Amino acid sequence: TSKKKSSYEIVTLTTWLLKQEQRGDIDGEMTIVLASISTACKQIASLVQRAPISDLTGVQGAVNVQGEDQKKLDVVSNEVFSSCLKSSGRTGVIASEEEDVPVAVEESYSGNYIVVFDPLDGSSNIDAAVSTGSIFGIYSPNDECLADIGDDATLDSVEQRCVVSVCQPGNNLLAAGYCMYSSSVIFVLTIGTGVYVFTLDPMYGEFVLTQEKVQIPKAGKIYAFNEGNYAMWDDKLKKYMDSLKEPGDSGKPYSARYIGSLVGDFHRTLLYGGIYGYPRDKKSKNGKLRLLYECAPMSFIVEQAGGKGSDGHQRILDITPTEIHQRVPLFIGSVEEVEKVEKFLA
Ligand code: AHM
Ligand code: MG
Repeated sequence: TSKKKSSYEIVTLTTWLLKQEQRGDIDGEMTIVLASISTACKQIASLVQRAPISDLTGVQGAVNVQGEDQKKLDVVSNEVFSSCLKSSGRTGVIASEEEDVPVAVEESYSGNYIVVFDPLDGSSNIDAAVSTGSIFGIYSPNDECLADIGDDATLDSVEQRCVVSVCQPGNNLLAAGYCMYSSSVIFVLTIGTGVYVFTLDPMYGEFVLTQEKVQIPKAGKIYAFNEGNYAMWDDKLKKYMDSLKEPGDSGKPYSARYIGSLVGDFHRTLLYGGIYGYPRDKKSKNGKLRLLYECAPMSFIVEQAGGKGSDGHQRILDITPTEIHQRVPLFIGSVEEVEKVEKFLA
């Protein structure tokens, strides 16, 4: 019997999550955490869209622990993300790029999942209405740092234990994803069973499944590096970059595309193939991007799509952070493109 598919038949993120739960790929707690992250992303999407109207452009006047100017929207997005996670009641510890230390969610309504996130990545683009995104990763329940949120625990020891429980290699990630605020609002998710893409339907405010089991092309002739830093790169990397500009057999060199928003640059790379890189340079010995909030979640996603994430020498997911705001060089994208840069750097 051939069943005609109704044009009203859509899969929303909610129904998709419930199906994964039914299949046993995630538990009910994880479903709730992911649903609350998607709610945070919808809220941030609307804040970002209305920013110039509601006076949310510009800087907050504060500098975060990493010495960067915080934009108003950085601060607001961080609050939205943390609040949604806390009220889910299923997160024990949250660590944000915008906070100095990981936060243990109050015992009264904490669950266990550890969630790391960058609430608004690429916010230097925000005042010009250029794409930005939120990135997140979820680790296993771990009660270590919650154990003592009692009367006699000193704040310091709780903090230290939280740092320890958050500092896990990307290999331990159970789920990771990002939401891109662009011409469409796109929510990309992996729970370790492939990469799924949802698009926010502004007509009824739901994320709708638009691509499943995404596979990144094995190779691709687009590179995304901030070449303004070229003079500060080491010679091996300069040679690699020069090689991309040789027309080669095809008669066409690589194309340059650089938004300066990891989420946007990554999403294009995922769909079209190619490579995104943020190398170390003379001034930034470990590059710019954070292992925990940016490099590890993106590497989990890219591997789930058949691609590769590397620091130039080793797999990003194998690196165990020693500090929560640790930075690492990142080369991510199509397998062949990442292997090519690794060869040049060897
Ligand atoms: P942020 O987390 O402070 O927004 O910084 C991360 C962003 C990435 O989105 C982007 O890829 C990179 O910084 C761009 O840096 P640069 O301006 O040095 O090229
Ligand atoms: Mg960031």
